[in-house]
Amino acid sequence: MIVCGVLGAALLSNAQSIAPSPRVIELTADKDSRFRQDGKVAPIIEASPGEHLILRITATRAKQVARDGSVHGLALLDKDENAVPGWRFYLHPGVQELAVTAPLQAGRYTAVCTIICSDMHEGMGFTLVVSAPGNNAKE
Ligand SMILES: [Cu+2]
Repeated sequence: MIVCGVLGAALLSNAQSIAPSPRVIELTADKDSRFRQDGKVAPIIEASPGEHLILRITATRAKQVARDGSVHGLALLDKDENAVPGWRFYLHPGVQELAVTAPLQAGRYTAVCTIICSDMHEGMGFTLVVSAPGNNAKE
């Protein structure tokens, strides 16, 4: 039993050192079909390759709502417009926390809204820049 306890504690401390608590990024998905961070439209978010993030998104309905009640959506696209796995969400009114992992490959990624939320929908997005700490992404 003592052995189990020691082993459990060792696993726990090990897990904590491998996975620090993820950084929280606050965003709004607004009624005017825009993503904002601190009031800034279409923000640029920087992350390290493979960084764990929590997107805390407050969504407000725009003119149109999807049949399932989603007011906005979110998908991350690479520079060839391919969807990044694990980055596809439907947003509902209110606050939601989305756990995501930054892509391993450095570069610029574009997050887009995936719900036709109004006639302004096409311009709804933000940028994720992935670069190794101390490097500037040149792509
Ligand atoms: Cu939208």
